Amino acid sequence: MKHQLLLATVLLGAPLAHAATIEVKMLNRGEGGAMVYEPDFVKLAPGDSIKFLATNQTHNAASMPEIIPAVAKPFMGKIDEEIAVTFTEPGLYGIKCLPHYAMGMVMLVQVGDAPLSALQVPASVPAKAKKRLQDIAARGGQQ
Ligand SMILES: [Cu+2]
Repeated sequence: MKHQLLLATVLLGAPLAHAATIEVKMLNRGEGGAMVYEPDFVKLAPGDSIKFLATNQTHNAASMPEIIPAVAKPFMGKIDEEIAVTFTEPGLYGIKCLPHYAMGMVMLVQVGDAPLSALQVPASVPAKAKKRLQDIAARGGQQ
């Protein structure tokens, strides 16, 4: 009986132990220029999370309806809200800051093995945001 309890504890604990949380700063200015997420690219395994830090004020993090796996749940943080988002569905996710979307404040999240070459940025996305997303994909996610 004692052994069975121990085994159950270990099995339940296993997924939590392996899930990672990556911190992303929301900044007025970073190495990538003005109005940036830092880092602006994150690669995750399904079940990993990102915590968006309100390092500077007047930013938020929201999923882009144009770039999200069809089965994934959209999210929208409030301005200055630090949110932790768990990404369970494999695929590519575009993240945007609503006040600075037109200034190109976006980032890309790759979950699982979804190829960056599959990124499709529709014409409805503002030019600076589109360019930043395409630049991230072109450099293969490297800084
Ligand atoms: Cu912003």
